[in-house]
Amino acid sequence: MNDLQSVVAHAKAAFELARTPAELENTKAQYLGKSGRITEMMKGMAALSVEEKKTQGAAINLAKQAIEAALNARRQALADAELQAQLQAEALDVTLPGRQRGSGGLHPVSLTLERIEAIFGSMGFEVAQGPEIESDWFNFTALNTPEDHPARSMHDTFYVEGGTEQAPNLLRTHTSPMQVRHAVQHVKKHRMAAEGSVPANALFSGAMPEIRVIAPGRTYRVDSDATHSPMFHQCEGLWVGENISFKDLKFVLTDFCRTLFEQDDLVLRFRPSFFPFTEPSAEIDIQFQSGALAGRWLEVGGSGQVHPNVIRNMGLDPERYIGFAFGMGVDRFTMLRYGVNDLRLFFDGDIRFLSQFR
Ligand code: 2NL
Repeated sequence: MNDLQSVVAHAKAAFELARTPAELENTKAQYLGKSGRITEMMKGMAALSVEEKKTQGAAINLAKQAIEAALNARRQALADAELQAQLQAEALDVTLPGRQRGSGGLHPVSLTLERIEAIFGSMGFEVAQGPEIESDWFNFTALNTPEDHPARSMHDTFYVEGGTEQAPNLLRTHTSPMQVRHAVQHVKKHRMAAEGSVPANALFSGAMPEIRVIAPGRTYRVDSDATHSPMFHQCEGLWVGENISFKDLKFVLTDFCRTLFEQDDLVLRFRPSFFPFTEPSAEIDIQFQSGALAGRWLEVGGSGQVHPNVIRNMGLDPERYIGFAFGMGVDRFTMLRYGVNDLRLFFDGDIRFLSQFR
């Protein structure tokens, strides 16, 4: 191999060793640059004869062209490799499944409310819904709650703007005011139909269809720990007619609880208690016969025969009309239904918790 051939061979080998375009351009300078091998050889021709210049010049030019061709080939190869690497890095796997639209679901408390409404609906109860900001009259006075009752204190109830100085409006502490509203409307409607007018203060002692209603919804009390939330859900029920007794109350609630929990052997206990709006009154306890909670008494609500003063505030004559009422904690029922031990989980809005009920 002559000198020129060996320079070309070295250049080709050196170009192959370059890993980046910058490295390649540096290597190029060693052959084709100002003081590169080829340039030096050109300069070395000065001393040659005209004849020798011709042949040597042509040979150097061929070698230079061969080096340039190798350089360009290597440039192209490096550019191709760079493009390939970039495509690889940005590659999309089109075989991956697409992102699905997340499907929502009802809140566990809403699921329980739906079930409660369906069960009472099958027993002929209407569903009454109304304001969460209530007047003092509907929330307390109409329900026979005395002026000095603790529930009326600033510590126990959220008062809001509106109403009067002595009787400010408030966030309802139970859903019973809605049942009073419903009862008053019910009595007015049937009284208009029967008598053509509704006198201001006289109580109704004529005939009318029974009042059978539940009032589910949000209620508010100043209370907050693992088993109390300042906002919670209640479902109250009311059945008023001419012949409604405590045995009807016991039957309705027993049937309701057994249907809700789907346990025919569920046992209920009516424990004597006190509420201003009922007399007599009873706490409702349930006892599962099987499962993790078997044998334990669990309090789920309160109940009683509607107090004659409350019957009067509905516009009815308590000598003719009598009934029962009850109130249940819906969040409590939901905890028992699903085995949840901290009430606050329902209101934290954590999707990992809530999506389990979808
Ligand atoms: C409880 C207690 C109760 C009532 C609610 C009621 C409603 C009217 C008239 C009379 Cl319109 N009473 N509701 C009666 C007894 C108990 O709730 O522990 N609730 C979670």
